[in-house]
Amino acid sequence: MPVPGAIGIEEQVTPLGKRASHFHNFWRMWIISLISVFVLVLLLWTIFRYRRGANPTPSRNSHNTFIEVVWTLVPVLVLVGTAIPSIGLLRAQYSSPPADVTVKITGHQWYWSYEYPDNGVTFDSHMLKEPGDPTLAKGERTRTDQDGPPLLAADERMVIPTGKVVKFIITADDVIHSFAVPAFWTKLDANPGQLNETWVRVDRPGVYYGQCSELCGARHGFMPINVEAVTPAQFAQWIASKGGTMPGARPKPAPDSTGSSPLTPAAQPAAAQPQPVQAGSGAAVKQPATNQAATAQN
Ligand SMILES: [Cu+2]
Repeated sequence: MPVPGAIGIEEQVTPLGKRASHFHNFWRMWIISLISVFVLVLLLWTIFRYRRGANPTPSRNSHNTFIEVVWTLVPVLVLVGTAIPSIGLLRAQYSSPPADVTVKITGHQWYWSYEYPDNGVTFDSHMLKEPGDPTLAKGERTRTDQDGPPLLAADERMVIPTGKVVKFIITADDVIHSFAVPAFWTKLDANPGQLNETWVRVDRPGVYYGQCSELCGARHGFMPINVEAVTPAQFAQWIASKGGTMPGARPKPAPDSTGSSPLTPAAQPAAAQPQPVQAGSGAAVKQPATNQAATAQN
């Protein structure tokens, strides 16, 4: 969660985030500042030194080969010098190492759903409303400080293991959303009918907050993202508590897994379907078909 009153980039908890924020704070900022100061000094010098009063007969120079070569070459070198580390960073963000855990993230108007295709877990995640909110449904749980700050707390968190490569496969089922968690250096559009992919390795346990970052409709501001990073052992426990299995363990003989979110009766059948049977069965069944495409990329 961003610290109130803080400026600059949020503290990063992934190796890529650390690399990117270091690149920004200690390279880009220096280059930008030096260029700005240099241009300002040059302007001021020109204004004062070559003003009409001090310079009644203007110079008739129109070419200076040396200066022209310098002012072409130096910017090119600056651009190349920033492009090389930028391209390396971009490549690292979008080419996932072999994933330990895969999460398929789907944006909806206006909530997120998370699916662990290798673990057989699916659930939805809605923002928690404040006590006294006039739109509260009967018996709906309201936010407590345990859940997180107002407008950022969700009823279900995406849980991931620390120190493991977690691949995010990001899509949407209605309009364009954007999955963004600033502490991970992650912001990726969720487009209907398209799978976008990135990955994280979170080294520090904790709860990390984000929000939809693409204007997606009336309640765009009310679809927070909560990611809880826990130890791998706790992650396995959580998967079991959701009725899922860890890869390697034999999958349960279908539909007795009922541990998932109480909010998502519609999502249950998809979670309980035996995954491998779907392989060639075409696009008629929308959700599992995309899953297969998603997991095939592993
Ligand atoms: Cu959205």
